[in-house]
Amino acid sequence: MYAQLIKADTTPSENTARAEDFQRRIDAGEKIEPKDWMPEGYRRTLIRQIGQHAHSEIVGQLPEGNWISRAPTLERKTILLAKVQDEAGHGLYLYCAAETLGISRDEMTEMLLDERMKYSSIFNYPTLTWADMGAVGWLVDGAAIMNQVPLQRTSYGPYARAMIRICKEESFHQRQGFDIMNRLANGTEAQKTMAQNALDRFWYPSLMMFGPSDSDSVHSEQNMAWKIKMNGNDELRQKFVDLTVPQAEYLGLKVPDDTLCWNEDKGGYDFAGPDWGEFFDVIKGNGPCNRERLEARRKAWDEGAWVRDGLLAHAEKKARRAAQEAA
Ligand code: FAQ
Repeated sequence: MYAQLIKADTTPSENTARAEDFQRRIDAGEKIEPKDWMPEGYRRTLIRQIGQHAHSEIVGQLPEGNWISRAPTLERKTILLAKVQDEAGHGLYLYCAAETLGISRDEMTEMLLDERMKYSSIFNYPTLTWADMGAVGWLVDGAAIMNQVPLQRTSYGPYARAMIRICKEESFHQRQGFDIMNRLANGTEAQKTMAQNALDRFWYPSLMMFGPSDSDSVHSEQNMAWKIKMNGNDELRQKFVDLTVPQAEYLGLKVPDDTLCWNEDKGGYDFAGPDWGEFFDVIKGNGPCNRERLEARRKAWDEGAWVRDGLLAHAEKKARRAAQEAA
């Protein structure tokens, strides 16, 4: 099974007035806050989604971090550095939001490193050329925004509030990616080819970011009832395609899908879905860079142990002193 089945509460005690009242609050658009009563399934689902999201931001620094030292100009280097730092910040807000649900950042990190928790499939693809920095910003941040703007209205207060700032920064990321693509697409033949190759390699992995098709999505129905997720996977994927195809046309690049065509009746494009066999393989740990990404995170975690130990020792010393002074 590729998904973590999070059992929604169905015990008699939880199927009572409290659960009904909880659902009424959600339906009325109220925010749920950390100290409010919540079904155990809601809490665990949030930890799964916010935790995965946080891990994606952290692991997501690796494919771009790889290019900081090779950016073509000082200006591009500064912009990329700022973007990668933003992703680290997003990871931190999200870990904090998840911590309000009673799990620590250390526990979540351990779950990532021993593969009990996932991160987005997209970060298991390599970034081979400078144009990939354009494609990541334009397509990957573009897909992330499409998914995350609605999450600003998600039912859990700390998650919704974290998403507001994250979305503002993601729009800057998307524009800087488009700007790189625009420059390359209007550059020399070799640069245009590099941009086209990046689009060819990142198009389908970007479509996978929205998750499996609705018929294969394990969590969508319950998550949407709880407003942890605001839209179905296919709906957001369609919106992303409808928004991005004209941008590719503007760049003079070709989306690598011969079946792509405008469907007047539905008011959107018909398009080919990604190879779902490849998607499930990647999320099971067998993508092109899964091992490399986790190794990099394990190394960072191990090499940071002395910092964590030092901070803990310092906090314990301060707490001891405060207790002595109060005595
Ligand atoms: N990758 O039943 P569903 C970013 C898993 S942030 C890996 O449809 P759900 C910023 C899913 O977890 C990108 N696994 O699941 C950035 C579940 O397995 P589980 C991250 C995936 O939760 C840009 C199983 O498949 N964004 O890019 C993926 O209802 C540039 C069944 O799927 C978020 O996390 C996938 N693509 O819907 C950073 C947004 N898709 O957990 C650096 C918040 C599905 O039971 C550079 N998350 N799975 O073991 C969400 O909106 C949802 O969790 C979905 C999945 C839509 C991702």
